[in-house]
Amino acid sequence: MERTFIAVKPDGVQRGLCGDIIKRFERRGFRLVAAKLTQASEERVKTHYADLKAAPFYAGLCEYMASGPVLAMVWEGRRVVKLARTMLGETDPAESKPGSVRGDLCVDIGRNVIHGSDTVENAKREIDLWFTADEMLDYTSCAHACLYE
Ligand code: DAT
Ligand code: MG
Repeated sequence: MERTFIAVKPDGVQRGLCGDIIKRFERRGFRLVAAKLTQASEERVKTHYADLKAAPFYAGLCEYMASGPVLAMVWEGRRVVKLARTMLGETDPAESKPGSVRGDLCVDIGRNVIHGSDTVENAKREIDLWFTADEMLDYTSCAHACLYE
């Protein structure tokens, strides 16, 4: 089983989109491992987006991500990193297909409502950055046997 880090960004929280986004992951069949509403420090956000340090939008992105509450979550499932990225859509909402989170719920690349880890390695790094071990719950989902062969 894989785990991925998903966060509803400050714009998504303010717009009341948390429920819609959680619902998509639940319906797809992923297991919720951890969730918290939290306002990140700029230091944490800078570490989170460290690979974009050279980008012209890095400072604004970090300032924005630390500007209000985000809903941080860990979701688990088979190939969840890749499947979740597909559910998110493209980075630019204008390139995102209807049916995806970004294709359905937003218009501006700088306000694209959701973050999702892009690789299994980055998922591990991001989960460690945002959550402590005791915030992650281990339980057997009743749906497991219906979801997996
Ligand atoms: P993603 O969030 O799809 O993984 P990314 O890691 O390349 O995309 O970039 C992180 C975030 O930075 C992205 O969700 C929105 C913002 N961003 C990316 N490219 C941008 C751009 N050209 N202008 C403004 N913001 C941008
Ligand atoms: Mg990314």
